Amino acid sequence: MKNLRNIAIIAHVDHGKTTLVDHMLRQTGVFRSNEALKDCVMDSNDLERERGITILAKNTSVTWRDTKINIIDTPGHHDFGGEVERVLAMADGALVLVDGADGPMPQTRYVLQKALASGLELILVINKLDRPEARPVEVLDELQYLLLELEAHDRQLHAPVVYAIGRSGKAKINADGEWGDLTCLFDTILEHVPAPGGDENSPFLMGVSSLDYNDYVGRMAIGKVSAGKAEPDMEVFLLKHDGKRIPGKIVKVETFSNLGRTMVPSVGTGDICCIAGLPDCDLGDTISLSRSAEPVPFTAIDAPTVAMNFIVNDSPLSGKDGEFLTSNFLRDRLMRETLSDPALLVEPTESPDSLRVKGRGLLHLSILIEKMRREGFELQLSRPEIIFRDVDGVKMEPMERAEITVDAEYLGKVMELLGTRRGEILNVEPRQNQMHVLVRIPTRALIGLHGRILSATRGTAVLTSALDGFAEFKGEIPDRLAGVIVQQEIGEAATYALDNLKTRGTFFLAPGTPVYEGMVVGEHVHERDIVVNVGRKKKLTNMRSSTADAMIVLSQPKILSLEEALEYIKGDELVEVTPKVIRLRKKLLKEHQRKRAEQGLPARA
Ligand SMILES: Nc1nc2c(ncn2[C@@H]2O[C@H](COP(=O)(O)OP(=O)(O)OP(=O)(O)O)[C@@H](O)[C@H]2O)c(=O)[nH]1
Ligand SMILES: [Mg+2]
Repeated sequence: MKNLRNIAIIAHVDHGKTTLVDHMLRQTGVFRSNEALKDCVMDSNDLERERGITILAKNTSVTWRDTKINIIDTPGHHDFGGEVERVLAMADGALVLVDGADGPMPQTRYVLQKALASGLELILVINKLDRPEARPVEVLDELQYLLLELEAHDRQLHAPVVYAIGRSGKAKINADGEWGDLTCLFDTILEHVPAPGGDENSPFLMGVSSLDYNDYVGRMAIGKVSAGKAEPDMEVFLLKHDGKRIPGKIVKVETFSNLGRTMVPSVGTGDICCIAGLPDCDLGDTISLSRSAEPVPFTAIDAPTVAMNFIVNDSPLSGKDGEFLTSNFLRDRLMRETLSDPALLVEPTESPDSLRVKGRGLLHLSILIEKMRREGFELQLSRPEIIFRDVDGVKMEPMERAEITVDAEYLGKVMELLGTRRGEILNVEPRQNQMHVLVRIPTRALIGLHGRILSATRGTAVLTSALDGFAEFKGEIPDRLAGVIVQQEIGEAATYALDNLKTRGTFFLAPGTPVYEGMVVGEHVHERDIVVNVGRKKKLTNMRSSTADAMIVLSQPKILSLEEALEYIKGDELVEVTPKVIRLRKKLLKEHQRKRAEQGLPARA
């Protein structure tokens, strides 16, 4: 179809993709002029809105000069890189957005690599030029240098450039020109991104790039029609990876328009659509009119790098908040998630109550855990571990390319942290009154590093990273040094006890919090663990001491977020998650069990 374009918007996290899409929608009249506009309308799920990041890639479309432009907004956070990889197959071109002050960042490089590998036509957008620190000339240089380094082909190297202030919906083609609306961006898309190819007269063929689900029709397939057209009631085949051919019938065809989907009588070659009626479809399948058609190639996506066990909650306080507790619920929920998220793997372990879940980073897994909590699940998580690979007998580990921007006065501390964690410094240079450090570092070392860098720099440093291949195992990396404070018996944290114990360390809970034997209630000032009773109350002998008790002012407890808790725990500890609370615990709740385990003795009943 000539009057059709398919573009993906790709960038590092926060460089302004979803905001730009807002204005593309507004300027093509998607909203009525009197309609209240929210920012980042495409970030439609709760967690996206709360965190201000895109998690799932999403489709929409606008019409410009009688041409339909399908737009795929993608997430920029590196844990959701799998989303970007799988949706690029639907695009023929990519808007490569770069923050005009920050310049290309680790994830810019990652998504650009993927776009180049897919052979997409590129349009470079130097964005956020309202920022006082913006440096468009240098940033463009850096981006073009990056393209050279990544061996872009000629057309990609000479990709057109659009300058933009996405947040105000402004753009221009000449760096020194006047700002206008997004007309020049739309026109550049029409001019430079080719209309999708494919033979309209061949039998219908479509690769499944994305899935959706609803209770009425079950699973739905989303993809770009690569030949022919799809219509309701058409008899088709699902071509599976393993060679199976499953006959089925298309029930409904929808295309993406504005903020929703519209049912259509037919969808033609090159368009992106959603097909209902084939509940057995999986990512990477091909839907075809002919049983013997050649399946649409599916690019395998990068393997997971982090693993954690998802365990049935067996803590003494389990079942108080949640609705879904059993291993069956846990397994079914996780299997359902793998259907729409190809970057997630779920494997059995020796225990029926524990599943090994593998993903692309801590945030990838913690977002899933957060979703499950909200749905009413209770579960426990083991410490996140990096997945090693064996290549010809050599132990290899995933690496990241990380960039840290830090005030000069803290540079020494940061370099020290990177050094002890096996970071290989690639470059250090001043950038806008700060220092900019480029380092290649094991993914393993990044777990917990962010928090340490923040505390070493009083919260001022910025760290970002993206996956950067594998390297030979770099050797041990120091673990958490501090020991923990472990609770002795079931009860409730009491002000009196917390006050008495305050010199022992930092507590993770406030008075009144239910506690149990073996629960981790704080961080010890020393390296070894200690067992205390935070539930101990003062014996009330007379009125005066009870008023004195009320006068005690405790320092604020350190309440750990889910991600902080996961980064914090050691191998012999778990994070317990319910819809209401996050607790830390020892795997072995009784002190004598832990002692035996430390001495390498078998557990006693
Ligand atoms: N100064 C300035 N800020 C902008 C501009 N465009 C977006 N922002 C801000 O940048 C932040 C991130 O914007 P988003 O549109 O969510 O970025 P994104 O690239 O979609 O982020 P992810 O999807 O999470 O990767 C928000 O606070 C925006 O308000 C711009 O043109 N100028
Ligand atoms: Mg976004």
